[in-house]
Amino acid sequence: MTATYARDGAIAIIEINNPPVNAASAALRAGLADAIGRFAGDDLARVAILQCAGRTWIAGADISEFGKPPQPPLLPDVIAQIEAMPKPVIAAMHGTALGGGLEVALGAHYRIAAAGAEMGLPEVTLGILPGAGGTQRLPRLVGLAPAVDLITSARRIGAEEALKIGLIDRIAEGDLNEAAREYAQSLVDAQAGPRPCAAMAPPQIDEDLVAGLRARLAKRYPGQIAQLRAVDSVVEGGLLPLPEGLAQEREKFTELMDSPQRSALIHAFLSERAVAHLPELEGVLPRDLTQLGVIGGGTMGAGIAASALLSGLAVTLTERDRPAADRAAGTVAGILRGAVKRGKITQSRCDAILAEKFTSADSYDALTDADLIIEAVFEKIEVKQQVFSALDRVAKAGAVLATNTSYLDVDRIAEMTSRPQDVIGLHFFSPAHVMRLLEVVAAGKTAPDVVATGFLLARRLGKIGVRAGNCDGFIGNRILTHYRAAADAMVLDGASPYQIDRAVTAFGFAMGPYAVSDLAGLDIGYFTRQRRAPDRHSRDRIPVFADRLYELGRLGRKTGRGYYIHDEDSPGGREDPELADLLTQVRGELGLVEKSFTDDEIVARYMAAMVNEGARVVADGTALRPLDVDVVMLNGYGFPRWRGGPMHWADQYGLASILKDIEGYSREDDHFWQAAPLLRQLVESGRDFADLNRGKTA
Ligand code: 3H9
Repeated sequence: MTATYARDGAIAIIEINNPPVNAASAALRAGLADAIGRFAGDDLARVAILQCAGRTWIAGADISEFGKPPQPPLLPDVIAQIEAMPKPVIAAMHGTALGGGLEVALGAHYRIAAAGAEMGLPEVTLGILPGAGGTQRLPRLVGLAPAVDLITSARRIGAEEALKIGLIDRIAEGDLNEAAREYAQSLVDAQAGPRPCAAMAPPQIDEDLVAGLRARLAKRYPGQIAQLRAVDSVVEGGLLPLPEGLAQEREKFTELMDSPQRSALIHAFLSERAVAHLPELEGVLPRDLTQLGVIGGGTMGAGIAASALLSGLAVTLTERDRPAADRAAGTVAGILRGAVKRGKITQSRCDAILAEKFTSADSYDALTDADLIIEAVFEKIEVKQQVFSALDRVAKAGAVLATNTSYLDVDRIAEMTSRPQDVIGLHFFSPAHVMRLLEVVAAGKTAPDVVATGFLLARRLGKIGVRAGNCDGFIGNRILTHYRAAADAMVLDGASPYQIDRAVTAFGFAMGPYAVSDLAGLDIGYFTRQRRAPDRHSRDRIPVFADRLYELGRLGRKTGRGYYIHDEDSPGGREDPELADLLTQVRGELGLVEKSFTDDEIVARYMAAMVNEGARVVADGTALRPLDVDVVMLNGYGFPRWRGGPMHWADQYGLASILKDIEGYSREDDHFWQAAPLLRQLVESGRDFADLNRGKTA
């Protein structure tokens, strides 16, 4: 039963129950339509309350039904049925009233929300627009500006703000269902009638406001279509009676539903949840996780500590001596103060966290109580090994010992301890209190409950944990190394780093590889190349220009100059006219003939390298499925979300086309450009990465 109908005196109670989030599935829609029908036919019922069981009000349409033939009754029809009721219907919302869920509430005549409820229309984040009346009823109810803000930003608002803009009529003091009954009784007593949005005037369209908004949206969401189509729907609806407004909304919704952007964004949404479902962890309980230890108070260590503190964990951070520990404590406090400034926590909460939950220390002895200890020291195997042999002596039995290495062999670190089963890689991304990705690296001997604890930590920190196997660079950095090598090869052959950055940002990446280098520091890449030098193949192409910049002390933003010039006028960087000379010189020394690349060729090579290595990463089990690769690249490497991740993108582009591209490039360089066997097998058997995600094997 997805909806039940009951009556107490003149008040009908319709309760929706479709765990876990009351998504408006076909069954729920049918149940709701049926219950509304019963209310219509119940002469003794004079008002109905719509309420939800479980942790939330309706969290939206059922996303798992997207892309399948729509099943009646459709949500817009059920909402129209509610709105047309000749007797008042009250929506009583708790938890999150999102998307189609909020649209159901907009179809009701009165709205009350629990104090902690949140409301929003997140459809544009899924590549669609509110398609069950949201773009028509919300502007009628709250006015143009607040409505387009909510619809295009997808932000969630709390009950206070909802009351202020007129989205709800009341906030429940105390128990929501009781408050809803009182509200219902007051409507009965006042003999109040229904108050449908349909009867409200459409909003006045302010052309200037709309033009300004369109310009801002085009700049903020380049390449994305849903935001602008949502504005179109609001604006066109403003000139039409509700039924026609709804009809044009439906048309635009259907058009977006069929778009590749919708499929990419839904893939991202579902994949970000699928990564937590690991068959190996079924029935495995994580270990206790209350007290965290962090070793190293640099940018990464302090970011990890702050992230944990903001999530309610207690943290002890250790540094090599007291002054370093004090400096680290200052960095952590600075991050928390930033959270106060951004309104994430109050000043008093910040003070309480620092006083009660945070300790800085200058000795490992302070870590004896920690349930999980994360090392974030210098990225050198010998240094990390020393830390772990010391940890082995002080950590309590059963403590999880984690390394935050980005590339190094976790097995070699684990072997320094007498308890390799307790050792795991937890690869955070910088800044750790902001970035949502956490690679949970299971080494050869890592125990399943230690992996489960890694995932528990990700959840507690509000991050997305992705399981990765132990190899040089794990999932993300291993793939990065490969597509970065493809970019460097293009630079050696004549492309400008600026052209590459421009081409890949036009594709949708947050940043190009050379702007990223400047941000991270050119020393990082240099040291990685040095470390890998002994394993280098004679045909590997070395980015001599990158070494040359490093040797010139051009380390990127931190020295004011790397690939770009960074100064007060252009902190993000401007092109450096001298770089071209340096590149010409390097190419001359290597005897290379310069050629030109189109932007399309640049993107094709960049993507082919990314997908090819992604296929290898899946084939050797470093990533469980192609979707794990997508989630890593989306959340750690600035891959455009509306393209769904490299593996999803590859399916859309066509695996056969990628294979053909790679075979073409291999005629120039058959060392670097070797098609991954998995890619070839998929093409030969007519399958794609989505098939692998569905559980098929190549
Ligand atoms: C829409 O409404 C279109 C309409 O305008 C027009 C229609 C005509 N459907 O996130 P969690 C699953 S578009 C199906 O881990 P939390 C989720 O996959 C929709 N399933 O929990 C997960 O499954 P599993 C607009 C859904 O507490 C489980 O529920 N609505 C849906 O961290 C728990 O989810 C949205 O975009 C769904 N709509 O967060 C809201 N939502 O356990 C999307 C969740 O198997 N949802 N699931 O992995 C959310 O933002 C969060 O899930 C929510 C709860 C805040 C509700």
